[in-house]
Amino acid sequence: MIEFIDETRIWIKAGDGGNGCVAFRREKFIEKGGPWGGDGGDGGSLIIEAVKNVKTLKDFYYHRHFHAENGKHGEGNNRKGAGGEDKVLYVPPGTVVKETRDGRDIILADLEKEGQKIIVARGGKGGIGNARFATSTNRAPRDFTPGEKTEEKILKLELKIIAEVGIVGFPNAGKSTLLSKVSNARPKIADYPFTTLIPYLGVVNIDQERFFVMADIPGLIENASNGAGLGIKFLRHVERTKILIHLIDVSLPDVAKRYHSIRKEMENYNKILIEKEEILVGNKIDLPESKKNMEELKNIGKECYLISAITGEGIKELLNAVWTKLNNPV
Ligand SMILES: Nc1nc2c(ncn2[C@@H]2O[C@H](COP(=O)(O)OP(=O)(O)OP(=O)(O)O)[C@@H](O)[C@H]2O)c(=O)[nH]1
Ligand SMILES: [Mg+2]
Repeated sequence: MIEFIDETRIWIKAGDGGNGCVAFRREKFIEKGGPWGGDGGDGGSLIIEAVKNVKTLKDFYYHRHFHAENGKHGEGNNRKGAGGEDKVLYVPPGTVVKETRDGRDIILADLEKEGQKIIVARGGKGGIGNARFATSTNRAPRDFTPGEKTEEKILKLELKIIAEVGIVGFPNAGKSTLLSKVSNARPKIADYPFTTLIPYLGVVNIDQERFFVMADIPGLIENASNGAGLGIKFLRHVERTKILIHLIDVSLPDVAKRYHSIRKEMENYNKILIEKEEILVGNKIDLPESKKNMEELKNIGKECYLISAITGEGIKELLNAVWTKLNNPV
């Protein structure tokens, strides 16, 4: 679980209703034509819907004003104006929609699940044309009503992003390099330990249809569970992930020893972590000294992949494996 809140403010407005029309029938041979102004069409509504293939609120960072279409005015010949089109904004499941009124945020909806939606602003009603004002005593009314006007509203969209995949490992293993290679996240990368001080999240796009959210947390070291290094408090950020990528620098010796030492720290923190699905990944295979340690990684006896976070070698296979695990849990 990572308390990374994606949030943005947007301005929205439903469509105004079209005005009713005032018109009279004027045709040859009909001297005093009756009223025949049509009604205005209703304005379009503004709707927010949660859909699975949207993962963040980034589409609302720059473009922040959204209007549904106005209804068309009524016309002569008793023609009703066309209704305005609804405008639908697509957000990720888990988005909380709030309206800001007098500086206070009021929750309108918590769109937890795929397919849930809310009308945040209803379109204005169309006005009535003079045709409908005719009575037996008033055959030529000039009355009509204007379409209902709608007001702009300010909404706040909030999304608590939960990473599905977490990367754990020693400092310098290349966790941040991997995350920045496969996502839009830009954690700091450097050749000294404890470069990353806070967790980072990135959306990993395998292709148009396949995405997941991955977290990079600060490196762990031996005795982390007793407070060594940055401590182990960041592990709570991967407690709710579905899968852990355990990243190991295979350019260094003692691969198995390092693997087990991280596992021990995780277990001391919370047993749940070592019961999670895990993918073992050896990194830095572009370095010549990695060759001799690869066997040792395989001998650990877990599903494992070899990659270079820098050159990108092996990453495609890794991401596909992660995707398969996420979507076919054992
Ligand atoms: N040769 C090589 N170097 C790599 C590779 N991946 C990462 N590095 C280097 O290893 C160093 C550490 O990388 P980071 O991504 O900062 O490591 P980290 O695991 O995030 O480290 P902490 O944030 O300190 O826990 C940097 O100098 C990277 O350039 C790789 O595949 N090959
Ligand atoms: Mg890092």
